Amino acid sequence: MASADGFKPALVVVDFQEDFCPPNGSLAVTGGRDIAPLVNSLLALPFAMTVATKDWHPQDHVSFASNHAPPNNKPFESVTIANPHNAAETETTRLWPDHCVQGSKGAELVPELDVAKVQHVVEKGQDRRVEMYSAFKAPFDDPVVAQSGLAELLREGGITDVYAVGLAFDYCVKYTAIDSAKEGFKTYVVGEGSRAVDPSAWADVERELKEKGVTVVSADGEEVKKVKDLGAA
Ligand code: VGL
Ligand code: ZN
Repeated sequence: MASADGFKPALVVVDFQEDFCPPNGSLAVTGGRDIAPLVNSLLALPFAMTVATKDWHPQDHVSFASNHAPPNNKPFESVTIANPHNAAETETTRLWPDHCVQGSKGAELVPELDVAKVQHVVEKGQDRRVEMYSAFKAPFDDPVVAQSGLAELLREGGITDVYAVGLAFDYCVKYTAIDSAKEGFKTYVVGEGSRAVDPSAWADVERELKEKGVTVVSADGEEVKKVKDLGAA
């Protein structure tokens, strides 16, 4: 639904998958599964579009510590990777335990998520050569390496505002929200609908998001109320 002022919001549920949730996820985020009721309550609002993203890696993905040679192959260590088309463009990124392998149990959306209310599922992270926290694109620009089509999907739907929730606040939610703002969408992260790999990083991430034009809001705040009010219009 769109209001008179052209407000057309989308909800993007980032990587709400088994591997990011206790009790069995290989990269479980503390409290990750607990966001389900809040996320489902948002999915029930009159968003113009709802999207769930999935981290969707091949087994030989560059972000898996298991695919690197010792000694620099321990999960949570940092490595430098280069743009596969341009050795001069590099980024430092973190290694992870194997997670969200395409077709595996761990890659499934959690059963608590009300998928009947999810209109589109966007997969990301399929290119083994690059990390892709953002549901829009991999971090390389010269040239661009991997894009999901999410920006086009939102644009074709006439979306003006993006509300992001999901896992994890300090990785995929953060980079998805930053790219959403870069793509020109007014972008919010609904705080109660997310959890961080490192909860002590929350305030720093919130500050960084703000610098990049993204606001962390509350589910009880005016930004979410604006979506609720679309239903009353
Ligand atoms: C994520 C680490 C590795 C995330 C994905 O969804 O936040 N984190 N891959
Ligand atoms: Zn991943």
